Amino acid sequence: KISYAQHAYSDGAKTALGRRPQLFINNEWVDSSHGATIPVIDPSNGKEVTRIVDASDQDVDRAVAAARTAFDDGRWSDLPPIVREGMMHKLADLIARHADEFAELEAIDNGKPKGMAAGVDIPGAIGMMHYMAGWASKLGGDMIEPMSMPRGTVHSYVRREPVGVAAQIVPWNFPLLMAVLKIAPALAAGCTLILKPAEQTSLTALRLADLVAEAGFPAGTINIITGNGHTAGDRLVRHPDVDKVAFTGSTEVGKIINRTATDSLKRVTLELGGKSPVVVLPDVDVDATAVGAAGAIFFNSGQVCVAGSRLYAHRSIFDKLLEGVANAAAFWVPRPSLDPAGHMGPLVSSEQFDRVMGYIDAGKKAGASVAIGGDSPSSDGGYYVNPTVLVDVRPDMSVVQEEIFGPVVVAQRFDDLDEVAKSANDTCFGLGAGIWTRDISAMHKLAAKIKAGTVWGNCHAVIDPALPFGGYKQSGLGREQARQGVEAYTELKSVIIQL
Ligand code: TXE
Repeated sequence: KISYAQHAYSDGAKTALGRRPQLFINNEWVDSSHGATIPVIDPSNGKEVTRIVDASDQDVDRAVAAARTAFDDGRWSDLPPIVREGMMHKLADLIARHADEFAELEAIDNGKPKGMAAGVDIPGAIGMMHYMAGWASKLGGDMIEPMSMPRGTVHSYVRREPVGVAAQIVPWNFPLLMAVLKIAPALAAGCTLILKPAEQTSLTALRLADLVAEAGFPAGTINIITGNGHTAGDRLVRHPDVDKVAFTGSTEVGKIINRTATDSLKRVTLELGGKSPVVVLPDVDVDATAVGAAGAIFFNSGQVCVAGSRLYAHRSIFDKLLEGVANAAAFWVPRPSLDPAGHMGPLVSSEQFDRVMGYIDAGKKAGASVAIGGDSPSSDGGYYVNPTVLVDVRPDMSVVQEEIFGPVVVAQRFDDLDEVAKSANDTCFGLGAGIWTRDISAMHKLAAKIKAGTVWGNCHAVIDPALPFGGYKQSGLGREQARQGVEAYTELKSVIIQL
């Protein structure tokens, strides 16, 4: 049984949890136009820890107006790039200065172990901000000679300009990291923005807002509003003064957002769901690979868009690999997020718990067998699910086709490369894929055949700001990170001048 021991909160966390529900607009904390709030639940015990604003239409309009004015008068985009770059580095440094507090808030809000937040989420956010800061002073256009005019008769060039006001909607699985992943490239490109974190996990984004003015950003550059998706989120996506929408979340909502935003031809980038395969060839060190395959699915309780949720092992090693995954699962037994011994926490919410348990049940009813886990440990409240491996599955089962977003992997056997490439591609998603082998030719052959935005060899979920990230098929639209991620916040303008 998991018993929840109340850990003493730090002073910083106490302040963050004790703050009045407000929105961050124009570098000021402001009250909502109405009194509606949303409870913030600690997933480790199911108890309410504070409340946040559920932004009204009027609140959204106010935030968009702030971002619009700040963009149109050039107070951010017209600054010398090196000044904008400097402020972004300063914001990254401020996050670093408060890293422990951010990790604690993330643990309380999302349920992930504080150590995981401190080791992955917070340094990831800091690194992303520093990396993107560099682009502020490096973006530029091109001078191009037109092909149809005599040389020297025209001067033509291509300007790269910020797209304008960005509305950015992020999910709850890596709250601060996702927020920074969105705001950093927008800032580097010279855009102003409105960020809406997920209603389940807004605490670190609100804490980030405290640091925005301290870092020196002009009022209205970064606005942070909290609220529900179908109301505040939808209003943002529809807003005529928003030029670009960037979303990370479910494929279902991504499709709705795409339809709404493209109605007024807003620029859109989408990072959506996945069902990433992990393919293990027969030549591997099976014990070491089992540890990798377990980490690929159980890290962050499987609430990772690139979670390795379909394991394909060569028939000759299948049983041994499964035994290794079962052993490795001991490392991932769920514990409360502030328990220093924990590596995996509860799921984020009771809705997510019901969804994941529902998938496990559906899998069992369709004929899948539970090799390990499949249940929830008893606890004093909280949304814990044990690491789960399902076997005897068929390709048409929902547990094989759909994103579960929990610590649940389906394991299947294969005999040859062509067959496994086909199976790996047999879902509507295409976000990530892992290949484990020492056979370099098989590695490259499979990497080319798998339709996914990122393919890992002998590792999983390694994500770096300098490499583009995004999905094939229904896993998304466009790429984030890297040069492409900043360019997604720009427009190109050709200027042709007759001399
Ligand atoms: O996501 P939603 P949910 C998947 C995962 C999970 C499932 C449901 O499979 O089980 O989605 O999670 C905002 N207009 N992923 O329901 O609804 C919402 O407020 C504008 C995968 O929590 O997509 C939140 O800020 N915005 C994923 C954000 O969208 C809207 C990460 C994400 O919520 C909106 C999260 C609307 N109509 C869930 N409706 C990944 N790929 O990383 C909701 N939102």
